[in-house]
Amino acid sequence: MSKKTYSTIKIGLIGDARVGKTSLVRRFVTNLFDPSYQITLGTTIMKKNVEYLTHNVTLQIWDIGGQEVFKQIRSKYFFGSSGALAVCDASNRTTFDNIPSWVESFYNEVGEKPIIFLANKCDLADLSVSEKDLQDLVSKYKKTEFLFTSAKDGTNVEKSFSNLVRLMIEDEDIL
Ligand code: G3D
Ligand code: MG
Repeated sequence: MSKKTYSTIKIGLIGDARVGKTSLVRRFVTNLFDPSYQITLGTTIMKKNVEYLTHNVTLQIWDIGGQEVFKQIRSKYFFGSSGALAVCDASNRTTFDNIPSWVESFYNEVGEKPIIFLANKCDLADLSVSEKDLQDLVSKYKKTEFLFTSAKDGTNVEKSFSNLVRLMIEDEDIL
């Protein structure tokens, strides 16, 4: 059957600085990992076309850039998002502990939209975030799932975005 519907869906990338948000979206959009990639200064919007069932969907992925610390700019950045990837660094416990604050800011702007929690950098040897930690986090929120990812070796990067697309489409009649 031919693909018939075209939609644009905005996705937010949330989480502390240095957890790997820009690297994840770069890996997803260009399938490259560049360890020398510069810290993003302004918000970057990247697009990628994906297919879901019989539909064509354009993902518009918003990368917050180097302004993660400024809570007051978060609301503008989240506006209009249908879902988010909430990223922590699996080797840095503080970035996991800060996730609820990101979720709160996101929900305040857009309501309880789907979120996939990503414990990134799972290629590293010493991880301080466990599967149980992520299960406990997911059990606190509706419409959430989790994955361990690596922007470096590509683990679960495609799946992060495709699972989020599924959750967003199940959540609202976007198509
Ligand atoms: P941010 O956009 O969340 O701020 P970046 O994070 O994508 O800029 O990544 C921050 C640093 O983490 C970068 O290191 C990047 O290479 C590294 N990184 C991102 N994802 C992974 C991963 O999955 N595994 C590992 N091992 N490192 C990762 P540098 O030192 O290059 O600035
Ligand atoms: Mg970045």
